[in-house]
Amino acid sequence: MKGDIGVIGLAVMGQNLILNMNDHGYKVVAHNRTAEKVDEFLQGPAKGTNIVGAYSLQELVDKLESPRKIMLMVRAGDVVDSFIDKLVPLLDKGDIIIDGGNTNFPDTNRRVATLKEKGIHFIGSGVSGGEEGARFGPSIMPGGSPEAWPFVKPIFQAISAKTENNEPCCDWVGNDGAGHFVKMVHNGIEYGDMQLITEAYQFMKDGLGMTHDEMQSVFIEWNKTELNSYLVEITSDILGYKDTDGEPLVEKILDTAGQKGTGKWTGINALDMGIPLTLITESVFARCLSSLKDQRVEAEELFGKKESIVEGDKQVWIEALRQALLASKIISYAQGFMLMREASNENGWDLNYGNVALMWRGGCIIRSAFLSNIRDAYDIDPELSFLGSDSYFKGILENSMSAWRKVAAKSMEVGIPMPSMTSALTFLDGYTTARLPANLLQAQRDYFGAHTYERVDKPKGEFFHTNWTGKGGDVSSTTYNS
Ligand code: NBP
Repeated sequence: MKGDIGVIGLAVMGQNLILNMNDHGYKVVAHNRTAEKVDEFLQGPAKGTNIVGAYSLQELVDKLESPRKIMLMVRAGDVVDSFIDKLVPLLDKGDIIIDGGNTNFPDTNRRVATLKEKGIHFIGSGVSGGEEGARFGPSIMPGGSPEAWPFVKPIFQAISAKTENNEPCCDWVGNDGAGHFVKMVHNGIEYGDMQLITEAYQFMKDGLGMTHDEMQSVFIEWNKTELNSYLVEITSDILGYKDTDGEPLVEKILDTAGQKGTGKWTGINALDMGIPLTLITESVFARCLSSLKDQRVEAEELFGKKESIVEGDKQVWIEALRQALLASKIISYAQGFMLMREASNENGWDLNYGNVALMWRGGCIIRSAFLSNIRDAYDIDPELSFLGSDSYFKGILENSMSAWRKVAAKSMEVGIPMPSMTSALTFLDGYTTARLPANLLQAQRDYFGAHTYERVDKPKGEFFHTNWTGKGGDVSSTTYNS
């Protein structure tokens, strides 16, 4: 009997996905560039299963059922192109290549188009959940050639995480690079969620002078509220974890955050599309600032260490912080969904936002109870332009407003950096202000560069130029938005 699917790449993700597929009754053919890893896998974790090995790409292709489905779980970038180039001459029209790595979506757009010319279908799929997700149920976000989806759907939906209602956290996202785009936004949101949690931690630790055991208890309690999520849960574990000397391990970790690029890509795309994705972008910059460790140490000496003590009832502050965190999180997701909406419109992807929320509901790093409410919001209005306008989320934003302002103001007063929580509030203040000072900005642009402006008392699209000094000419610059 031939194999149902082939997987190339026997590192942590590939091996675990294969074992997961095997658990669900699929016969998987496993290949890796370094052939010894095939033997190590077959004699190790895959021993006693139906998994078979292939030591060359030709052997892999020969061992698969038609149309062949070959999934790449290798390092993103050139490695994917190199495998595609080697596979294409061995494949038949209608065969399917799937890239399950963390690929930047323009690469997937390109691969879908070039392989289409050769009659090969291509799926670019985000896979989230790390090692454990891959093994027992990841969130899977596939997009690309729609013709390929019916062949891949049963396998992907079988191995994916399931919601509490047993719905698979995997569905077709859209054409071209839509799946990798949605995975990129997922990762950006992950940056935001993590940064928000760290800001709450710093406020509690430095501002309220709380111990790690106290902070752990707070996160345990928060996890029983609307903040219920994987990241809040692991934060409580981390805060409670003691090093061999009995001290909290977290305080021995260097405060320099790493990043692999997906948060940055999200920010770059937001700038390209003109979407105010402030929270995620601040979270990326917060990681950049953290990496300037030596400069920060010098600067603290130069400016003096801040006494960031927050006075007042600790329990009242903790509840205010919880509300500020929840409200900021709503803004982060609202901005992320604004970005997906713009991308969907620009690329003709027809994204189903409720389905995206469902795919993130289980299996992935940002999984949370909150995503069910997002799904409900898009069920009520599939074209919702701002998540905060949905009655459930609007209610939380309104109820949290006073506490959120108190936390933001206090952080500024005592010098605790909270870039994401404060920028979220500033965003909402801007978004809910009908008249912003951009009129003055337009006047400045017209003053120095004859860039023209529209008037409130004339139809939109009619542009005016004023000779502000009486010295300039009446010729205006061409009006366009970049
Ligand atoms: P890695 O990202 O570490 O990739 C390892 C695989 O790539 C191995 O099979 C390795 O073959 C192959 N490879 C490399 Br590296 N360079 C190669 C080359 N020049 N030619 C051929 N093969 C090459 O594995 P991973 O952590 O399992 O991740 C796989 C994909 O899934 C990546 O795109 C990753 O970003 C994504 N992802 C990872 C996670 C996670 O938690 N790790 C989560 C979600 C998505 P070799 O054995 O011969 O060196």
